[in-house]
Amino acid sequence: MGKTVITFGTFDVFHIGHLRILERAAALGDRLVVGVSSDRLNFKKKGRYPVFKEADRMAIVAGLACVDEVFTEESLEWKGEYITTHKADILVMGDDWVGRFDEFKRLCDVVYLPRTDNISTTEILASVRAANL
Ligand code: C2G
Repeated sequence: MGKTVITFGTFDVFHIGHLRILERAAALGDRLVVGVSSDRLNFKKKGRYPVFKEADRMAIVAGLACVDEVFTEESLEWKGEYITTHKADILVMGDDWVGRFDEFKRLCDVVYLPRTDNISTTEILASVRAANL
């Protein structure tokens, strides 16, 4: 049977770092499922709402050639359930989360991939603000 890879993220103001991690995640298996954080979860995590709305962030991720399925990640506490429900064999996260998801090694392989250097939603927003566009 083919291997299912699962990953999670906000993917706000979608950029090349997001695309690269999804492509590398997809290359580890046969099917890529992506949990996109809800607007509410993002507010809880970061104290602000994303720039792009949940439905748009999901549509962007769902439209990528490397992505087979998307769902809304409603809570950080439900990762185990999401892994089980989607029958994931591999959990992929960026290395900004290294060690944080090791408890799921009882359910599937856990792989942390290096982030793409020099790009983040926060930096994009800061440079747009600084340029006063
Ligand atoms: N990422 C990357 N390179 C960057 C920026 C982000 O590889 N330059 C990766 C992150 O490591 C993450 C994914 O892209 O794996 C999504 O990033 P975010 O949208 O910032 O995700 P985050 O808000 O950290 O949400 O349950 C976990 C959370 O939902 C993760």
